[in-house]
Amino acid sequence: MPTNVTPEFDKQRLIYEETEDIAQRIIELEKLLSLAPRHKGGERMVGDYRKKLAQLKALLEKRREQDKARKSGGTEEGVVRKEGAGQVCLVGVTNCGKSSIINAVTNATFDIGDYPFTTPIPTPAMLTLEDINIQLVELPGVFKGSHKAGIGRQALAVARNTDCIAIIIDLSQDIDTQMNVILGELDAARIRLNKEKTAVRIERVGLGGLMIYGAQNYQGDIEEVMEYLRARRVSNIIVRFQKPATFEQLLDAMDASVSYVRAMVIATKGDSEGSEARFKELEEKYSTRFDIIPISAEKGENLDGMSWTLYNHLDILRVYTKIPGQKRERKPIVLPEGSVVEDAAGKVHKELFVERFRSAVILRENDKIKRRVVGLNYPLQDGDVLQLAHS
Ligand SMILES: Nc1nc2c(ncn2[C@@H]2O[C@H](COP(=O)(O)OP(=O)(O)OP(=O)(O)O)[C@@H](O)[C@H]2O)c(=O)[nH]1
Ligand SMILES: [Mg+2]
Repeated sequence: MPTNVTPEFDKQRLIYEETEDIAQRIIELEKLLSLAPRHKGGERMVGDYRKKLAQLKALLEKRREQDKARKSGGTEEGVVRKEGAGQVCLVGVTNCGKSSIINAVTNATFDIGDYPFTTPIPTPAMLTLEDINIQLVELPGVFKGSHKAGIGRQALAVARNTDCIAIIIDLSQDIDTQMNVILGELDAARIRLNKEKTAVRIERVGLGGLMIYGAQNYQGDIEEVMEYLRARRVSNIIVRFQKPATFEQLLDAMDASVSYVRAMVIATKGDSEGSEARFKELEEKYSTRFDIIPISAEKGENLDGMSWTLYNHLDILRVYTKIPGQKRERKPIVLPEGSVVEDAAGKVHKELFVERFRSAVILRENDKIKRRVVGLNYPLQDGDVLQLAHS
């Protein structure tokens, strides 16, 4: 124990040590530090307490984040921690063949059964595709009304925050019945599929009444928008129709609880009787809204094609850094599509890179121009090899 501490310090130390609640512990520790001796012999002790304070603050932050996640995603049981370069949720009616797909493309061994709800809670597995991992999450089968409560609601909460929804359609059963339930439940959970999030932008402003920009993009009579906003007594708002948009899209944009998710359809059990006709019907009805991939999990047909289509729906790209004279890194940096050199640099060097940036070289083996010297704003492509030089 260090000598030369005041009685106040000793008293406060006892209080601090006996406090259990983290938030309160932080307050007590801050008080303790303010009472700490200033002389040289106390430096180390003060340093240790400061470190402890930083740890406590980090812990508190983490707890708060976990609480938030729990509140928005249901109970702990239904929450799936995101892992890998992207997450895909498999959504379909029970028994449609979700687990069979996951078992066919991952190391997972989910239970498969011809009875309903074999998979009762959201369950993740990892799909390895070349050099990246994609997390596949099987959600329990949806049914009419499943968004309203319980595990069905939790499952849809996972789907709200996912990177891509794969709608699984069983080609041995009626298409419309399945689609109506699945699309109905997702819609009721305020999940919009493949919709343009940026078509309508809403800005709440302090003053200024009602303003509409880009009215020519509105598909309908702009008067009805004015009327609607007035009727709802919405004021001090700017509505921007940035792209062609409908009244429904305006309503969604005004509703902060709506989530926009990329989606595709996997049509499975392609080996079953009558599957060809049903697949044709599916294409006729839904191919304008979704990419549709036919597979058979049981026969192992078109699973590679399915996996790469999932990858494409994550809207990500892979970049490999390289030191001149050496082989490129084996593991890619994964970035959102549309990223530029600076984004990749930011991931490698974290801070100060832009100030110290000297040059970047992109190597594209399969391109006509195999080597190009580029700037920080140069757009990246999937598979780019990147050499960065800084001072
Ligand atoms: N013919 C055929 N049958 C399949 C295929 N995939 C799955 N099945 C069968 O469909 C039934 C349900 O398969 P699961 O993979 O358990 O379906 P699930 O969607 O995970 O079902 P739950 O978790 O219970 O909602 C099982 O009897 C499987 O054998 C397939 O590609 N072809
Ligand atoms: Mg299952």
